[in-house]
Amino acid sequence: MASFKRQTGKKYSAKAFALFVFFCGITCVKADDGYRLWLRYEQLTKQSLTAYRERIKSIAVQGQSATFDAIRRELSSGCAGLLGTPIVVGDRAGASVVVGLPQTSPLIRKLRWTTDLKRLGPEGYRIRTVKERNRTVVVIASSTDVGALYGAFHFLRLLQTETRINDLFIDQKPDLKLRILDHWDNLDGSIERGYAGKSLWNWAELPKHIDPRLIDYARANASIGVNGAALNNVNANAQILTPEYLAKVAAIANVFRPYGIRVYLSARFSAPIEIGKLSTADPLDQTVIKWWIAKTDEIYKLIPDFGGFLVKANSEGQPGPRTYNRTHADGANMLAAAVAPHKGIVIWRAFVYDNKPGYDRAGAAYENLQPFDGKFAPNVLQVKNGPIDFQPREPFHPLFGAMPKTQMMPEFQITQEYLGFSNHLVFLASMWREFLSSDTFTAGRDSRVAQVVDGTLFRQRLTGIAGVANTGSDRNWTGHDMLQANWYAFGRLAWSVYSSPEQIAEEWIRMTLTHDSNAVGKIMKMMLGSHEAVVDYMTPLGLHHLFWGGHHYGPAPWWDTEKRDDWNPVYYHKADAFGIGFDRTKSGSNTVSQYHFPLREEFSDIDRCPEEFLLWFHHVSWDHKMKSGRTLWDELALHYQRGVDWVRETRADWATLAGKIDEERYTAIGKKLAIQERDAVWWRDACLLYFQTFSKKPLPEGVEKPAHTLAEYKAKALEW
Ligand code: GCV
Repeated sequence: MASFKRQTGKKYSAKAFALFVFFCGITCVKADDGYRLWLRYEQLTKQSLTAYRERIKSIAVQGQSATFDAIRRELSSGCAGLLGTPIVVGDRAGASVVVGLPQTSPLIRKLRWTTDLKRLGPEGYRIRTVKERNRTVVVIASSTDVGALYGAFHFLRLLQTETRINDLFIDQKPDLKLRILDHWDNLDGSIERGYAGKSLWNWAELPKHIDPRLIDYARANASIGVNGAALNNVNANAQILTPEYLAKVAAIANVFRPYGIRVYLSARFSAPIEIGKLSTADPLDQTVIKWWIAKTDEIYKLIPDFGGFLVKANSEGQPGPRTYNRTHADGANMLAAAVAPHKGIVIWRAFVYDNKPGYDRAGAAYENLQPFDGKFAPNVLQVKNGPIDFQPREPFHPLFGAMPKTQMMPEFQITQEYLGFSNHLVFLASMWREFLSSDTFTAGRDSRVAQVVDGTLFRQRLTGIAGVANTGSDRNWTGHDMLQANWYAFGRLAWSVYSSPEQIAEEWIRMTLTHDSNAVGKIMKMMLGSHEAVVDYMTPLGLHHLFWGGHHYGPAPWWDTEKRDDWNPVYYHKADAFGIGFDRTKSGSNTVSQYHFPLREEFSDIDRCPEEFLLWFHHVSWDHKMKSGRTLWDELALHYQRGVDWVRETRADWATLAGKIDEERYTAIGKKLAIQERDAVWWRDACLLYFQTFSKKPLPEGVEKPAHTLAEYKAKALEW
């Protein structure tokens, strides 16, 4: 009889070993390095397993294409893993799950869904439990291969979240057409504002060697409906447009295609000079126009489904049409004309801010772009969620209510440039929900950002959303295991802009961390409270951009050494003996006027302005009475303390989850939470000590005494 030896040398029987393994499977949770993201496909442990095994005996994937092959692979590994038993995946009639299109599946044809499926569009799908000759069949149908793939992932999600599949009645289509991840990846493998290792694109080895990880990246994206990836940094290197790099880009596009992901490239506006040897990049110059047409044709020959160009122009030193005294519309439209014959698009970024003395950066994009409403060819203007730059909290960007004749898509930052890098747990869905739910009042009450974005308000044809990716070569993709949830949430919100952070968080936790309901509840609480907490300990009450220059990790509200005023925190908080905050009302920069009535009036009125934006719009006296009855100074200090308290409570909650989550991720997340606590304390102390030099007031009761002196906080940046 086979036996295994413990260190003691004592012998145990194989039966005992099998029992040991079996009980381990029940009682312990296996180590996990996070690589599989939310597609772990671990065997389910609850009663649902019996029900699923009963229902899912065999699967027929009826269709022949690379996408259908991907569906077969996914359903085969997914169902086998979740159900803990191999499942036959073929294409034979009589299966208990059938996937296909009307033209590839006799059963789906028989169901006469063709019109309904067309109505659901090229990415939509239907999942129904139907009766077929005394059998119950789950049917996953679409009018396209990619729609069927999305349906298959939805079905797997139902299993992963242990949802009943007895009477499925699901019709789905995405709210937005473009759901794109923007990668700020440089050609040397580094990632601007990337905190999870190096770029996933190994340019040196491409196109010959394809890293299998690219397939897993594509799977993960397809599972949440992301259908585009802009591969390179918006601070673009023109080399990406050379034949050498385009061959590499084409190789990536080939991997992504079966998963419904198109590639986009960031185009450097001066590329005609840098790689085309022209003397100008003037968008109205005929040689320049011809150069872009030829370049675009060259790209489409290699990549027939190329998405188009993403452009950062005349911003932070990047070249653009303004360099030639042309407008943003001139530049964008020239490129749009080049891609139009190929059905490509140009995504023009609205992140433009000039450096003029005495101006308000928050109003710059509006000033630069709003006058061109209606003048852009069918491009898409990509606008950051807030008017400054991905701060922990900003009011929505006023452009969302101000360009009804322009197609606009929001740009989110999934990577946490201003939110503690990959060290701080911040579930961004809450912040994005806040943004999408904001009322622009542009066509009266209930003109929410989400309605501008999904085209229901201004009838824009091309709708979309982009997120600056938080992925990298780290084994767990995002540096912090919990921050995978932000990648997941981005995709889920892009698919369905009205979905709730609660639902997204719960799904993600059940798919990724645990099915234990008590643990799910605790982790949800952590995730859903995390955004407010980070705002509390970094930039409460509308403060913004208090970050250490350059890297933007820790606090440096005293920072005043950058050559541009608007790169210095002192420009934003304007603390003085009277008070603190940026006056954006009529008595100040008046950029509040970029919002519509009656929001503009509400923001302008110090007594009606929501307190979370108070210091964004007003310069407020330290003694100002807040809604709580406390002074502004006391309230500010208590917010900082509240943020710290939250991290401490969260660490205590996390400690109770030992054994509920595998040891590897449990420990790794615990370590990150310890860093978060250190940083939250540092933020509180550094900011309060510094602001106290103006307010000259004592810390209120309940706020801890700082651990160090202001001089010490100023001397050295917080390390990450
Ligand atoms: C890619 C901020 C960031 C830059 C980024 C820029 C942008 O300024 O600090 O790293 O550049 O935004 O969005 O273009």
